[in-house]
Amino acid sequence: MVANIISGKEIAKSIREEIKVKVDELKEKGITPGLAVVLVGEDPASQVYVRAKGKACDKLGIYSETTTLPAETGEDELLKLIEKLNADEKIHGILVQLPLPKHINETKVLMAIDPDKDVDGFHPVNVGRMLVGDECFLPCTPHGVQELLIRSGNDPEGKHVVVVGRSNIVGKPVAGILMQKKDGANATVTIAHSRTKNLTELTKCADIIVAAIGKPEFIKADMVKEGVVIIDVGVNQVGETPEGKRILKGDVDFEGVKEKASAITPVPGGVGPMTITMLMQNTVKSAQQKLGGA
Ligand code: L34
Repeated sequence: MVANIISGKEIAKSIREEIKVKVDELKEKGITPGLAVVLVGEDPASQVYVRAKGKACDKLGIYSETTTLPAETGEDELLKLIEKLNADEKIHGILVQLPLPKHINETKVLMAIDPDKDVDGFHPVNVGRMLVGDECFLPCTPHGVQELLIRSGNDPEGKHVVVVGRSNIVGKPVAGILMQKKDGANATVTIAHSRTKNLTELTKCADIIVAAIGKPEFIKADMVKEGVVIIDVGVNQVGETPEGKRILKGDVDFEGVKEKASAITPVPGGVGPMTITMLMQNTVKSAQQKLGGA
């Protein structure tokens, strides 16, 4: 079997068209959705992602402002900025790009964000709501994974999904979302991680694998069954072209695995563009909620 390539780029494009309609509707009602992005330090990958977020806002007519702070910024200063953004009427979504420098307490920072503006869905209140199945902002990458599955005709209902990775950003929440008793979910989910024994035994019986390990080409063809659906969340930089362009590899050995899988996402052009699109969606949702509540 040779896999269908699931283009995150194309699916993201069609969702962005849907979002654009909503932005225009809000604007007619006098509200421009607004996103504040905060980047501390100079991590090159973070810079790429933050720039892409600003650009996506521009394209959709969403107001955005990016604050870039030096790596030495104190926690207090960051918390003050968040307080200011919490109170800012123009801003419907606040995102603090992770990872933060070591001297800053990540949990403290995420907890300072108003849960009603937490478009990343990282605040413990939103994490809790998500797990309970209540209305909330779903975290962008996990929600993007779910949308990719649904829109590529691979509804996870009743399927065995093996999530490899247990991070708070991807592994844990993607498992929480896909196991919900809801349309587009209803999966049987197994979470595997670095301490899992006999990983291959698990991945071999997966109908769907969500790879979020952070190791380039970790999942090989001999670890998967024929016909598996692969969502590759990894974005590992493995080098640079002579022109200084990032060379990226996913967590899955694409060339090998695509010969066995029924469908697979590429890197780049898979989950990445979906993460940004779901962020746009949450920002618009936040603006709509404000309108509804006002
Ligand atoms: N607060 N921190 C917060 N929210 C997030 O949602 C993120 N994440 C992850 C890292 N830290 C975060 C992102 O934005 C990962 N992430 C992200 C966003 C976009 C892309 C990849 C990861 C993306 O656009 N990837 C492109 C390739 C771009 C490149 O690296 O050259 C792709 O096609 O995969």
